Amino acid sequence: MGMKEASGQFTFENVLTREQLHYFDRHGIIQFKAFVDKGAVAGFLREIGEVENYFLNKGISKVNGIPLKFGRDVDGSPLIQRIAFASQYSSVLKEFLLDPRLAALTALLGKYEGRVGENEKDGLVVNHYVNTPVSAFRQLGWHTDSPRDLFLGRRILPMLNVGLHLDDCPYANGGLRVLPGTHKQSFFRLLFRKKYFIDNNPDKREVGFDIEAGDLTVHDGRLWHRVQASPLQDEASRRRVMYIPIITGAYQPKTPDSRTPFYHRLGQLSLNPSGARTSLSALLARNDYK
Ligand SMILES: O=C(O)CCC(=O)C(=O)O
Ligand SMILES: [Fe+2]
Repeated sequence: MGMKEASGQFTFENVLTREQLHYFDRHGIIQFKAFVDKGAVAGFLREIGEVENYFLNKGISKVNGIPLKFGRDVDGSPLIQRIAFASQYSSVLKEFLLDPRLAALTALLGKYEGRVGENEKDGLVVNHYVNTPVSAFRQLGWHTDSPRDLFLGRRILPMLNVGLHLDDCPYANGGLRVLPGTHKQSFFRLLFRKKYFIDNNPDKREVGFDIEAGDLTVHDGRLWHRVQASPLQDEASRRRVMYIPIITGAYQPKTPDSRTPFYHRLGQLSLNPSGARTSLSALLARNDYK
């Protein structure tokens, strides 16, 4: 891997190669170019738009206990910046989750048996970042995706977060930044390497990616990562990514009766007027991690 931009760009051909498995094991992240074509990207964006309209029109604010994150678009219209369980509202998205190539990615879990978590955790998540004068969702501080398991009373198991990128995002436009190799850190470092979600500072060892719409990234849930804000504004800053969890362990589906996890409820209470939070409450309150 280079200093800044990750050098490892691969093509997925139905089955993972030894080189790809090795690369992922070593770095905890891998990028596949053009996992889907531009037509598929356009189709997914259309579906997401419809799911979003459905929620907005129905005044739905939570799915299976997970709050939607609302914002405003460039033109001032309402926007949902984080949708959970999106595939439960779209047959096109649901079908994508059945793509055998996604199932093939479970090989990245090594000895663990993995499955696509359509109805578990937060299901298929859609993140939508855009810089506008009023946008509250333009970046994401350093975190791993693992501690949530602890708050749910479970042991941390390996998991994969599979990101299908729906906008072009060259390295210079911000986007995903990771600390390669940190998926193999100690439990202590997993919890305390950085201040969860508070710390937005670049790290000299971080790497980012040249992403084109249709690319796929897969990261180990234990890897430290963040989202760098785009230096651009408005339309040019738009970044949409769908995340599919590939998980192990006991099947724990969520339903409309599922309680909102307590860190989400804390999130609704603990935002003080300046928007600043203490590090522990930020970790607990984080409105949108998997
Ligand atoms: O938007 C991304 O690429 C990363 C999002 C993320 O890390 C998260 O939602 O936990
Ligand atoms: Fe994350």
